[in-house]
Amino acid sequence: MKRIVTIQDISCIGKCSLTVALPIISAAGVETAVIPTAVLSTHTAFKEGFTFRDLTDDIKPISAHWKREGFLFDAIYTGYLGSFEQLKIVSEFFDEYKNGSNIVIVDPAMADNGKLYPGFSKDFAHAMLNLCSKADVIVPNLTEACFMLNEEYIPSGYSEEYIKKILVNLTKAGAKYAVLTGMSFEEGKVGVMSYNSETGEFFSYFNEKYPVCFHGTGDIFASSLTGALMNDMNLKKSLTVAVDFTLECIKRTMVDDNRNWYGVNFEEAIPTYINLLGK
Ligand code: PXL
Repeated sequence: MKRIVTIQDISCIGKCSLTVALPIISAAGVETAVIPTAVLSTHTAFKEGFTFRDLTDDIKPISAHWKREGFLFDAIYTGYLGSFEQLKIVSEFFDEYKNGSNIVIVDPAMADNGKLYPGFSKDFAHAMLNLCSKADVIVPNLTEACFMLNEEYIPSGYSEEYIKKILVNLTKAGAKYAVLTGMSFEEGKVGVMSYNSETGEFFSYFNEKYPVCFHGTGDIFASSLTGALMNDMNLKKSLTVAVDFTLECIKRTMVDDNRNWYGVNFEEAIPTYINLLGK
């Protein structure tokens, strides 16, 4: 069985970060080790009153213990990271644990819809680009990509040339493959566009678009992508699995009149994910 480690916060209620990464990657038949970077009562889109316990000081001792035990990981997948110091420590973790046969996936979860999440700055976005430079695969949305590259953010109606330029510039900073999520060039369709800096090849895949926006879908996408890659699917196939699964989660959410505003129904979509993985 493959083993990955995912490094991100645990938002106790909110269906994002570790509370989606653990179940989804486990459902893919992959051992999922975690380094929780912080514990929050909810994610930060709850307007007020969420608790936040920083666990930065635990990351290095956890890493050192694992080193002594000789643990290895087939993938390292990072999501929401809350501070410059965490970026630095996670970058050192890559140096320690990256080897010739594993892959590093970075989701620079810090912004959406043209805005940084609470507590983040432009400087943080630039530091995140530094972390992305050490990754094999990065999966920003367009907002995150624009903040990292100091590009103008165009919310819709952008050209393929604009997106291609951003993808190329993301890989110029170091990542092997760049994937932009939430790409839409046509009414009613949404998906991804990716760039392989080694072959110069672009790839895109789209499916149905719902005119809604839910928290946590980026984490669901990145987690299901990681699970697919760990099932020996190539990046293109893994991207189609992640797009289709994310759509299924949104569909199941929309048919429920009592849905939560803060996250999608990924739980009941897990059988679909397992099917998409061909299991
Ligand atoms: O879904 C990304 C995410 C993860 N973790 C925390 C968040 C968010 C998005 O707002 O607040 C704590």
